[in-house]
Amino acid sequence: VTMTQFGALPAVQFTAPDGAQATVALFGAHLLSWKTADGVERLFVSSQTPLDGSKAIRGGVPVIFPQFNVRGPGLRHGFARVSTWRLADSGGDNGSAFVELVLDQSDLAPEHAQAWPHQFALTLRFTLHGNALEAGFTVRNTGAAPFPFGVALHTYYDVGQLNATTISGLQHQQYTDHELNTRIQDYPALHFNEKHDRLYQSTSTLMLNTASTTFNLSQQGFTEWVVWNPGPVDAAALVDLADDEYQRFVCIEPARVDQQPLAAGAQWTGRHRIGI
Ligand code: TA6
Repeated sequence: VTMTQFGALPAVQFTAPDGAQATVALFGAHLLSWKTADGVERLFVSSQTPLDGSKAIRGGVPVIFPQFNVRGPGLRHGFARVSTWRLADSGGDNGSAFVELVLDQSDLAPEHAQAWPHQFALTLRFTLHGNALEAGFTVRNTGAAPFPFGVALHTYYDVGQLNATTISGLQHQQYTDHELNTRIQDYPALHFNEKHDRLYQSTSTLMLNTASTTFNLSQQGFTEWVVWNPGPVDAAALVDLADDEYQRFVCIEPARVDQQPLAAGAQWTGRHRIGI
């Protein structure tokens, strides 16, 4: 690994033997870039996002913990994406390369530690392996009492052209939309001709089809998929996104939204794999 900067943020960059490369900011353990061996960038990062630690980054893979959105009593989407993690390990073999970042109670800003007074340890490992990126996220309860948590890997894919993008693998799955309607998806492929903000009660394998690429997405340990694109109206209201940039990304997120408690001494692991 090499230390680098992304904007004003210290970041680690690592490269697999085949040339695939990824960059992770210590701020948020935020994956900011994933290039496959052909040199193509697979993640979207907004042209308008601050990259100085003043605010969560719009793009890449924000780590959502210990709550999803406003589904909990604390900070929207949690403190993990606005905390500074530590590089704990890195390595690889003749086919892969990885970095591992960690965050625990002692790393938190005082206001976050006060608002969420639990003893915990997070480990996030990103592995490049051929044309795949794997993320393994572990939460440990290192305290003496249970704590509730939610988690998501809020992945922003660079899809090039939203109107040429579909997601398959969600037919017959139940979802809740942004108006809190619960429905079953009765068509095979999700198209993006309007805003979508959906929580699917599904962990099935998905295919994200763009004009140029098919991404295969799978998850383990999490309990849902979240699919989000703001559409033009919500995008215009986001100061950290250019008005037309909603046409370049979709978010698909393995998630565990419910604040299910984790027992003292216990650990939970979620895995996400994106293959091309
Ligand atoms: O994952 C979807 C979502 O929870 C949406 O409701 C949407 O607002 C998005 O995340 C972005 O949230 P953020 O706090 O990053 O603006």
